[in-house]
Formats: sequence, C-alpha cells, structure tokens
Amino acid sequence: MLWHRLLASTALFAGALSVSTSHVLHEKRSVSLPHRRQRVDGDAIVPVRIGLRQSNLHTGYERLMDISHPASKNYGKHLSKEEVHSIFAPADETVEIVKSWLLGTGLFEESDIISYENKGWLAVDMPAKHAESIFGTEYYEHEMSQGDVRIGCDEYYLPIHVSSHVDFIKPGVKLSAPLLKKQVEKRGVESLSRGIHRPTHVNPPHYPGWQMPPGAGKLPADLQNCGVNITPTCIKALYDLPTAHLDQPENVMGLYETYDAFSLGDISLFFENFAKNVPADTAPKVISVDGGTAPVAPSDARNGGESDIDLDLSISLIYPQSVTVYQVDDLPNSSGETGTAGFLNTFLDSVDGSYCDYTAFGITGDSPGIDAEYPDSLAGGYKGQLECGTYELTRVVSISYGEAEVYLPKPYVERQCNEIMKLGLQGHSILVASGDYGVASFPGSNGDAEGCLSTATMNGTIYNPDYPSGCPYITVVGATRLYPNDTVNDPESAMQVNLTAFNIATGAGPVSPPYDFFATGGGFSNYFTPPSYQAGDVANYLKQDLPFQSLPYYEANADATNIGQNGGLYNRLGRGYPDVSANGAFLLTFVNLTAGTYFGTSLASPIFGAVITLLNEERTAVGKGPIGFINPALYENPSVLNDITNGSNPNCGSQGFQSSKGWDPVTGLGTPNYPRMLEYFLGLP
Ligand SMILES: *[C@@H]1O[C@H](CO)[C@@H](O)[C@H](O)[C@H]1NC(C)=O
Ligand SMILES: *[C@@H]1O[C@H](CO)[C@@H](O)[C@H](O)[C@H]1NC(C)=O
Ligand SMILES: *[C@@H]1O[C@H](CO)[C@@H](O)[C@H](O)[C@H]1NC(C)=O
Ligand SMILES: *[C@@H]1O[C@H](CO)[C@@H](O)[C@H](O)[C@H]1NC(C)=O
Ligand SMILES: *[C@@H]1O[C@H](CO)[C@@H](O)[C@H](O)[C@H]1NC(C)=O
Ligand SMILES: CC(=O)N[C@H]1CO[C@H](CO)[C@@H](O)[C@@H]1O
Repeated sequence: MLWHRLLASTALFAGALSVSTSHVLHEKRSVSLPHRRQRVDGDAIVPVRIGLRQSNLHTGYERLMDISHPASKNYGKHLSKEEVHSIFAPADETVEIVKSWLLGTGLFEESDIISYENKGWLAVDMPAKHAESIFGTEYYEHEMSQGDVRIGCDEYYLPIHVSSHVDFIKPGVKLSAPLLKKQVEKRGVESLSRGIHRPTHVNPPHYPGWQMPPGAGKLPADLQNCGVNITPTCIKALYDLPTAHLDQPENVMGLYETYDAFSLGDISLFFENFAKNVPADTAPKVISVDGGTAPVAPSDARNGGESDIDLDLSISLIYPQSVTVYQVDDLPNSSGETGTAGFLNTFLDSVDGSYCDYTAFGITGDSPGIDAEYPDSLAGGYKGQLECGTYELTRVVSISYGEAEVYLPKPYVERQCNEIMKLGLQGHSILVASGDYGVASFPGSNGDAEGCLSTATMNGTIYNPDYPSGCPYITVVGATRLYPNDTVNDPESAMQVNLTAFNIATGAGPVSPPYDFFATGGGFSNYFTPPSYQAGDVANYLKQDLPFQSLPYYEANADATNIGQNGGLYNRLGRGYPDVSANGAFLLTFVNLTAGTYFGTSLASPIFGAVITLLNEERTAVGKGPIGFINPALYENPSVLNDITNGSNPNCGSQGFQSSKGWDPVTGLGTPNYPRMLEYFLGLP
C-alpha cells in the first residue's frame, strides 16, 4: 500500500482547510480512537475511494417478507439467482455530479479519476493535502497494538449537492489500512482440557463430585448426566429430534470456516465415543475458497476446536445427510497476518459471482484493506484470481465467527447484509453464533480488556454489539445450558459459565480474566433497526419490568455516530439479537486427540442449522421447497420453540439483559421444539 510506505516520514503538513459554508458534515466519529498519532504527511499518497449512493436498495425487504412470511400467499416461492440479480442491478446516475465536483476543484485531471465498471465508486489516488483540502479535514495516523498503522479522520465535509450522492469517503471515519491482528476470532470454544491424552474411549462425565440429579435415575443411562456432559443423544432428547435417516443431495448442510481447520482424527474420536450411529471415518466435503485448506493434522496450530466442534455436532445430528465445509481464505489473509477486518465477503463472492462487482451503499466489490485480496503475493498465499461464483451455496450455512460491529463501516455491513437478503430470496438459511461475552464483543476489542465501547466520559461500560448478528436477514443463534442438577426434562437457562469455577471443580488450572466468564451474546445493533417481523417483540421486551430498565440507553442516529450519548449503554432503537438459541455448554469432545469440555454459541449455531436441515429434508420428501429465511415464520409462531426465561448476559461492568417470557436479547425466541416445528413447517406451502 503506497501510502503506508510514505507514512514513514514525520514531516507535518500544515494545510489550510478549504471548506466553505456550502459544505455539510458528512460523517463524524462518535467513539474516539485511543491511539491517534501524528498528522499524515501532506505529500503521502492516499488512495481515496468515493462510494456512490444507490437508490434502488429498498424493495428487497418487502420481497423477502413476501416469500418468508407464513401469511403471504407467496410463501416459499423463492427466486432464481437471475431473477434476484435483475431486481437489484445497480443504478448509475450520480457519478457525473461527483466527478464534475472533483474536476471543478482543479486538483485532478479526468484521467486521475478511475470509475469502476458499474460506477459504484470513484477512485482517485491523491496527496493527503489535497484530500484534507477537499474534505475539510485532517488525516491522522492511528497506531494499533501490533504496531500497524492506519490513517483516517474524525469527521469530514462535502458540498451539499454532492453529499446526497455519496455514501462515504475512505479513508475517513473508517480507517484505511490493515491494523488489528486477528479481529475475526473463533467464537471462543474455550478449551478446558484436563490432561487426558490420546484416549480411545472416555468415560463421562468429567465433573468430580457431581451427583445424579433427582429424577435422572429413571432416564436411560445415556441421558443421566446431560447437565454436565452434553452429547448428541442429550441434544436429541432436549429438542425431541428424530434419528436422521434422509440423505438428499439438495440438503447437504454447509459450514463456514476460516483459518481454523478440522482434524479427521478428532471428529472420528467424537463419533466413536458419542455418536455411534455415525461411522468413525465419516468426513465432510471440503470446498477450498481462495486457497483455504482443511483438514489438518490433530496437532496443527490451526486445529483450535472450532471446526472440529461444528462438524461433531452437525454430522452427528443429520447423518446420513452430509456436510460441506467452506474453508475460506488462504493462510496469510485468514490468519490475521494481513490484518483483514472483513471475513465474509470473499465467501459470498465465491458462491455468488454477481456479488464480486455488485454495487450497494456506495461500495462496489470487495473493500481493499478490509477484505482479503487475490492473487496474494505473500509466502503461502493463494496465487489464483478471486473466486467469483465458483461454488454452489448449500441451503443452510452455519457461521461461528464474528467481531465487533463497529469495526466495520456501516455501508460495508449494509452491502453485505443486502447480499444475505438476496440469498434468503433464493431459499438459503444463513445462521450465525451470537458471541460468548454477553453484551460485549471479544475481549480486547476496541482497545478495551472486556471488549466494550468507550467515549470520552465512559470507560469500557458501553455494550458492544456483534457483527454480523445485526443483519436482520441472518438467523442469530444464542446459547443455552442446563445446570448440573438438571435433566433433559428441565427447562434450560441462558448459557453463562464461570470457567475458572468450572476448572476448579474439574481440577484444571484457572482461566485468566476476561476469558474466565462466558455468557451468551445478545443485545441491540447500532447499525440496524428492528425489522418488521421483530418490531413487536422488541417493543414488548422493552416494556417489561426487568432489572435492565435501570440502565441508561441512547437512540442511535442514522450514522451511528452518537453511541454512548447521554451516558447510554445500549441502543434502544436497534435490531435485537439473538433470534433463537440452542445448547452451548458442557460438550465433551476431542481437540488434538485430547478430551475437553467446551462451551459457546459455536455449539448452538450448528445445532440450529442441523434442525433446519432436518426440516428441509422432510419438506423435500413431500415435494416442498426449502424453508429459506426462517425468522418471519418463527416470530409469527414462537410456540414452535421452547421459550427460555432464566438467565442473563452480563458484561461491560453491568448486568446486561435478562431472559424473560417471549423474545429477549439473551436467548431470542428460544430453543427448538422439533415436533412442533415439523408440524408447522410441513403445513406451510
Ligand atoms: C497436540 O498434542 C501434542 C501431544 O500432546 C503436543 O505436543 C502438541 O503441542 C499439541 N498441539 C497443539 C497445537 O496444542
Ligand atoms: C479505563 O479503565 C481501565 C481498566 O480499569 C484502566 O486501565 C484505564 O486506565 C482506564 N482508561 C481511562 C482513559 O480512564
Ligand atoms: C438437586 O436438586 C435436589 C431436589 O431439588 C436438591 O435436594 C439437591 O440439593 C440439589 N443438589 C444440588 C447439588 O444442588
Ligand atoms: C468465577 O469463579 C471464581 C472462583 O470461584 C471467582 O473467584 C470469580 O469471582 C468468579 N468470576 C465471576 C466473573 O463471577
Ligand atoms: C437461572 O440462572 C441462574 C444464573 O443466572 C442460575 O444460577 C440458576 O441456577 C438458574 N435457575 C434455574 C432454575 O435453572
Ligand atoms: C486486506 C488484506 O490485508 N489482504 C491481504 C491479502 O493478501 C494480499 C497479498 O499478500 C495482501 O496484499 C493483502 O493486503
């Protein structure tokens, strides 16, 4: 990156701002960045990208409701890829206005302005002093933990007549270069291995001093200790899942993985011990997207447990149905080495070629500096071209990865969410784990130990909603748990676990803060408002007489620039998540051939994905199409789920939200009640 090299110079540019009264504030940062360094050298070349605003993006939601709402006469009438693309073809009317403004400054020649093929954005490489002058701002370097530097500004201005045609400028409020290492993290499937090495058979439970709960003695032996050791058998009992028997090519279940990779040795140990109906040599199909590779040897550093667990759970619940792993991005780009903050776009490109150069919310194609770029010249990098539309997308995909929503610019997230809406229109169900740190993002996010947000007056107390959970076209899955004295016939609670206390009980070493306390992720997006299918439920929750009512809140504005306003901790106007939940605690499994107990929403998302897969199979068997985007049908008829009413998701120094009757931002609408779901979804067209 050109400007990166030039930043080495420390010379300050003292350029005058040339903003007249005809300019308006276009974007402003609300949460100040902690590590601002010196002013950018005025002669450093900055690759400015001007995202052009599109006007034809707002009919998608109605169309999705039209085919996903159970009361609609068009329920289940999914569209073909071609139909979806023709509906959302980008308009291109604004480019001339922005271009003539740029030319009018006298700083650029026509040939300096690069207009991308479908006119979604304009690109001009210019000295920082020119960018500062035309945007009325000052660019600063921001140094992050690994010593990476990105540049950006706190606010910038545009002429009134241009502002309405522009979504955003980058670098701007959005910083322009790779920085934080490994922002995309596995959904903390916390390893709690207790020194049991290379076993062939494990005798659960691993919970010393545990006594069989009252009533458990009447249950079959393999259901007696589900409160401290969840197995596929326990999960089937909790949700009344049948033993799967169908194997239809159209219902292969998909798993998204990046960096982390499964090991055949581990999953086969799981099947041998806990899912005896699955042959021990059962393996998924692996699709390598842009150089991703799997499986790896059990002892490989990339075998962190995430992929193993996704496969353990999905395969054991849907076998003989098969599973496809989309192993996304080459090593340099997926390891965090190159600092990419985005992680879903290259996957979406690979399954929908039109997304590669699709324009929405002012962005065309992938975002350099946020998304991986191919061919990748780094050692071990993928040398081919970016894969566009190379693969078919499975009907159901579970994603157990995430990061803080505010790490990504709102238009970037909106464009991606719009693509997920398009996949819903085509009958796909996209699920994501809601996160494991309650109302915070990952520990360390946003420069805060717990992963909470700050303002000038609030230090790490503002809730930090997760991405991509805010997207209302995703089914966001939270986690539940049983307590040790519970059986599968007791109601579950929200997943919360003190890992240090657990480790003390099991004889393993302590877990250091802030990793020592897990709580299912939930809350309210700062970028998205509640979709109509959810609005009533969110409003009901916000009326309930629960302890969270004592927490101050804010109402996020359209650009989410007022996070934390008036001392508020959460956005009372946001899309609430999760939508649903499933068990995410006490999974005894094998990673690096070593037994350990795992917790997290990473467990919950593949379980819920398996449930949708089973339902799709039953629908296929009677000649019906897939369920596709499931949220509107579930919110319309929540009685097909077990409402979870106990527990909460604390963090950021406060109590978080409380689970309650009906939808709540802790466990959503609840866990699957398979017989009711089956009856309901078989009854829909
Ligand atoms: C896997 O286990 C082996 C043997 O116990 C150990 O040497 C190796 O470091 C482990 N690998 C990882 C990535 O922890
Ligand atoms: C914020 O709180 C953390 C942890 O208590 C502390 O280390 C840090 O110095 C505080 N920062 C400010 C700006 O007060
Ligand atoms: C388990 O539940 C029974 C009956 O409610 C109670 O008597 C017992 O004390 C409980 N045990 C623990 C360890 O909480
Ligand atoms: C977790 O448990 C440990 C040991 O009992 C305790 O010291 C610690 O305060 C607990 N942490 C939280 C966050 O409750
Ligand atoms: C409800 O959740 C709390 C933790 O928030 C837990 O201590 C308690 O045991 C749960 N109650 C039941 C009945 O499961
Ligand atoms: C955004 C990002 O960091 N992607 C990297 C992927 O790999 C290529 C080739 O090494 C880098 O140039 C990109 O920066």
